[in-house]
Amino acid sequence: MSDEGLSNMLHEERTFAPSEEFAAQANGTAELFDRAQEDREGFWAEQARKYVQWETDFDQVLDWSDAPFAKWFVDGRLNACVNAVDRHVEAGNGDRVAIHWVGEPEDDTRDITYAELHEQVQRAANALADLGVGEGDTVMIYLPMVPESAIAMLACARLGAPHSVVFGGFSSDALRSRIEDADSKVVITADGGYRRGKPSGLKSVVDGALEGETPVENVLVVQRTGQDVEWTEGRDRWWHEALEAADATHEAQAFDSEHPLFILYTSGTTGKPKGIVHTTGGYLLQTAYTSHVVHDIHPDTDVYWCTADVGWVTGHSYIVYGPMTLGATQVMYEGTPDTPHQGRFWEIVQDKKVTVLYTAPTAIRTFMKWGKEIPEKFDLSSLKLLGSVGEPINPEAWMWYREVIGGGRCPIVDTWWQTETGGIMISPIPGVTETRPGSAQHPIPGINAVVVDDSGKPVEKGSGGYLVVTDPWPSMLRGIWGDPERYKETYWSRFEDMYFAGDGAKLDEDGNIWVLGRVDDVMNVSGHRMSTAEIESALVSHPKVAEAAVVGAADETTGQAICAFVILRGDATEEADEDGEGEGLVAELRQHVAKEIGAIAKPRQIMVVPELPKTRSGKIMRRLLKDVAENREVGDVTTLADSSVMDLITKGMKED
Ligand code: 6R9
Repeated sequence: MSDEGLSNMLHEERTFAPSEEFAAQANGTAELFDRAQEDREGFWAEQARKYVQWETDFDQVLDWSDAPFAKWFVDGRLNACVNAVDRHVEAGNGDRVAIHWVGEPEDDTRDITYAELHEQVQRAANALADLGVGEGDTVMIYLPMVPESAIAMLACARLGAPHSVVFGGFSSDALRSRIEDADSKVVITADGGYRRGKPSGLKSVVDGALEGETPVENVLVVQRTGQDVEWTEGRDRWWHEALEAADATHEAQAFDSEHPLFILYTSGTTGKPKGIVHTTGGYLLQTAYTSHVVHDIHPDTDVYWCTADVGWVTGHSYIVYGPMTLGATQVMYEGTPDTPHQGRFWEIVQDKKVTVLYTAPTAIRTFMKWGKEIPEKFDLSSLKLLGSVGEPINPEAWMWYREVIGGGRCPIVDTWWQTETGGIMISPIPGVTETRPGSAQHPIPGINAVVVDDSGKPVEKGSGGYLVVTDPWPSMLRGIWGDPERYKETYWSRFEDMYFAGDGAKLDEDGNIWVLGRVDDVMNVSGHRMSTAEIESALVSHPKVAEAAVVGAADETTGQAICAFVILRGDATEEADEDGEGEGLVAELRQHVAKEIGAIAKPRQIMVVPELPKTRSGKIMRRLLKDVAENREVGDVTTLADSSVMDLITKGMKED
């Protein structure tokens, strides 16, 4: 963010006190803060017994003796699927709708009650067990936004088989490396899914990922679009046939509180994605607790809708585990916000009478661009609370969200958290906190997080620094799959005894936290985490590329956009010259990145340059490239080994 943008934000002084009406019905209370402050572990023990059903109660709240490797709710035993499904049926709420599913094609909808979900997860667990899946076996899930994605995840949880969900926008190569890293025997996918009115293939991507040697023995295929798929006899099975053939009842077993629930790969600062590991008890507790006090879900009256994809952590925590552990009713939508028209989201809010909406700033900015006339055509009066996640929300978008979508009546919760934190960490508590546009404000009760300077000391009000979490928390990552050293080094070595989130932040004069974005080489594009190193390594794997540097440039809608600078190999340079502007080559490189990682990683811009700016020690100075990508005057070049390089690059840009 530019310095000017930052100072504007920090002078934001508008506040919005909760209405009496909202506060009167809110789940969150001021007392929660006091209780957590007075006895943090006691507080978490109380929440753990309130939100989670334990088969065996725990003996100890937290074991931090082997820090930074935490154990929460030691010796407690539970089953995550029983918590999210069975117990609601047992409590007599089997008829309650769990998922109002809305397909992208209009009128393609399905309502699934908790009782139906119960039957489906039992059949799916039996079908997976028939394929030899048991406790500790990883299962890869590569599905569109259909109810089967939640069913598949919960069925894995039921068996104690950690799932590893990969977002449907990733390529065969990306899927293959995740399958290998997690050593999965089974993949659950679909023939395809609907995206912008067209069926897109998923099974074909899985087929590509399994070519050659693979640990995968079986593929379960959900039939969604009915498109033609290739079939490998003996390996592939239709999901619906496997479930039909399976027993309708499955007795769930309890697992240790620290049993791994899932792995979720996320981009880090190196080229290799990290498999973030989450375990059962603490994760389930924190996602359910935050769904209750931050999203203010009242399971018997609210209709909740989180617009994320289950392939990201937001979908894991706030579509599947959090809301379902509470027994909530929610909307799940398959498609994009503009299919078949730009009012689709608001039509869904109106039709399903959504009360709580959780979405991303990039979506809000897109809706702003489309104009308020679109949402104004729909009845949004059912809404009572609005949430935001994924990236900083600028005050202007926050105000638009409040006024146009929330009718000036709904509190907004700007929730900061990460794949690694598992659940919400910093957010207003609606009904308690006076909200301030653009700021995530304060850690929630039970969480201790501060902004520190370079030496790890908390900063004064009005200053900036790094966001750290000072104490372990229940839903914290337990490590990186297969790489304990990398876990310690990435998160726990920058500051002593503190978790370093990788985000920069500021404290305003009132002590509110403003999260500003990544301070490492991770970009945030439409709320999706992308690593510069990963895209650079995809680019240099192309035979025509000698070197590449990638930066995230500020973008009005997507937050950041991927901009790549590449140096070509000798003969390719001539070819690009013949090709005029090198357009053919640029298209080829963008396509190559899509193949290596996925369409979501395609650079918005690729600039062919003669040199890259480097320090004397050979480090690429991305700061200078960012200046170019954002059309700014290039900053200080004195640490460059060759200061004329920037002239060459900017000259080339101007000629374009
Ligand atoms: C949940 C999720 C995490 C990164 C995080 C930060 C950014 C998320 C934010 C936010 C400012 C918020 N981020 N929420 N920045 N305000 N409310 O998005 O997880 O995909 O792992 O991304 O997203 O930079 O470090 P993940």
